Amino acid sequence: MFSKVLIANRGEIAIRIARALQEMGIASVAVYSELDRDALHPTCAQEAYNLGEGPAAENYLNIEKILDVARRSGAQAIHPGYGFLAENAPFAQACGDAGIVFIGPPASAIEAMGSKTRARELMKAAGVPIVPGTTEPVESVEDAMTIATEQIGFPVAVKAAGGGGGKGFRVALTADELQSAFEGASREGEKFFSDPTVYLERYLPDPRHVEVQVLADRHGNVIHLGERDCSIQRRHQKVIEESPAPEWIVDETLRAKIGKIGVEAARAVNYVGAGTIEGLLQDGEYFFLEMNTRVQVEHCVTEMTTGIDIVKEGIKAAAGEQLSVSQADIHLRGHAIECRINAEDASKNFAPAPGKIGAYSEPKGPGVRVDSGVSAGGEVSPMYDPMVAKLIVWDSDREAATKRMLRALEEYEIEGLKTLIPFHKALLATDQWAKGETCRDLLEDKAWLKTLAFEKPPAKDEEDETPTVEQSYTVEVSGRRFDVRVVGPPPPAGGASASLNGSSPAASRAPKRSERKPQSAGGPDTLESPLQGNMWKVLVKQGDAVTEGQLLCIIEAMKMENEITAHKAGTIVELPISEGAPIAAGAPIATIKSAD
Ligand code: MV4
Repeated sequence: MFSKVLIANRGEIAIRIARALQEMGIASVAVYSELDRDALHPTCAQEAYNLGEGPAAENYLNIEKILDVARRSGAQAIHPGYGFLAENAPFAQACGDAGIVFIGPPASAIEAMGSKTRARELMKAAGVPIVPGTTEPVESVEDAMTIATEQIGFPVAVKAAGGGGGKGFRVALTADELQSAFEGASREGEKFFSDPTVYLERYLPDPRHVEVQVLADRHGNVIHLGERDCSIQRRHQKVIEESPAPEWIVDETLRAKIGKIGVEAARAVNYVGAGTIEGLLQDGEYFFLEMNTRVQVEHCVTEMTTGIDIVKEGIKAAAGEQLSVSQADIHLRGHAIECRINAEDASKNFAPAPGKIGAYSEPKGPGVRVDSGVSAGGEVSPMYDPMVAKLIVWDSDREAATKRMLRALEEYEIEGLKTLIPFHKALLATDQWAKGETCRDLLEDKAWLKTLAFEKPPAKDEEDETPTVEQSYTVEVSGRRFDVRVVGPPPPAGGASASLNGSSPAASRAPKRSERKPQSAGGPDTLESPLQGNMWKVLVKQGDAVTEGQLLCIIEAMKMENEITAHKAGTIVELPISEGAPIAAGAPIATIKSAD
């Protein structure tokens, strides 16, 4: 077994991994960015190394810097957690080349599952059921039309081959919509994954998102730990997860069938470690969607129902040990639910709500687990994922677990930040949750979830894949305030009011819009990026005259499109930005000279 392991991550997952290492008697090495100097995770390891300033590309994503720390500290292995370098095949390869063990699958498995068309082809060959559609890239709109009309039928899903998790995913309800869906998915694939390749799937009208946790070692043992149901999502982001699925959805027979599919999928790519097969369940039929070749955010609900430590098993497998359990040892017990505690304001279209945490107190008591990355007095940076903690509860059945979660959410105190706690309380109190309803209807999120989040459901004829109205929020960078607009569905008319079951806890907190002071023409000329992300669209050019508040560009960050507007009126004299390029927080966007 390893004696020292480097944790190439931050926040709650870095702490989760450090805990597993400590219990295994393995020394841990943390890394942190300058922004995370005072964060919690560096204090949870035996050693911590500063990776320097700048955006994640310069620290948490910098392969050379991470490998250098591994060498200097004498770590024999690297755990990537999730996000950052977790599904980066060249990184897994580089670790191997440097004689350091990557705690995860072989680079070849990451690569195979990274291309969604390749993955579909491999799964089909292995006898794993995939959503009906193409396994080859579709070259043109004309080809797409022929395949959709003659083989698949409408509605059809157009997905980017480099995608996953909903990026580059469009739906064409009819032949009329195919061209724009094809072009949209291809454009998004090019922008986000440098790959315009798309493929087609039959669009399932109301499926459930059901995934299987698998574990594999280097000795040919592959087992599954049952399913997780993650059918409640918002704009492809999971909000709440449970294990097992509601009992009237997945019974023992179906569980065994789904589990077998997961095991076969993992075997087909010679998988090692902890992984997840994501799939769609429609009318009792299960279809492979994609495989996540990493430990997932929601692994905890499976740990609660199986008693297996998924992180430890992954470390053992990477060290060449056998899994500590066989399939016959796996027995699901009770029901677990996880709520993602994001620093987001549900009443403002889930806008990121970073800031300084005041008082902080986590729920306790029977069946409650909190995996968090923050503490009292800590700061939530707008530069990183807004998920600050996960609240997981276990109880004998789904109904009891729901009550326990409501109790725990009530106990949870986080001052100074808006979080999803009120949203989760409202959600878990609905009939829809009790009945295990999904949140996705043909094309759009179902109205009940929107109502809950105080978003007005769009009128039928204005439904569109591209959201229409913006919301604004303010972020502070280097002591300066910036107004950022987030594109999304319209807010409710006349402020927050709607709730489903009378008064929901979230409704009682009227959202207070941050006061926005218009900046005077005499203010600073240069507008800096309020956040780190990717330049998605640039709508102006050098020399343009702009008005205050005019849309300049759109930055994709934290999976949201953030509209950046002119901070004052004038002429653009400098515009050091280009579409598709990454942009750091604080980097100049435009210099605007006032007319006077
Ligand atoms: C689909 C689908 C319907 N048909 N694919 C893709 C990424 C993941 N976040 C969910 N995705 C979907 N892929 C086909 N061919 C519907 C979804 C979907 C979804 C599925 C189950 C439960 C909630 C969902 C929310 C959004 C999208």
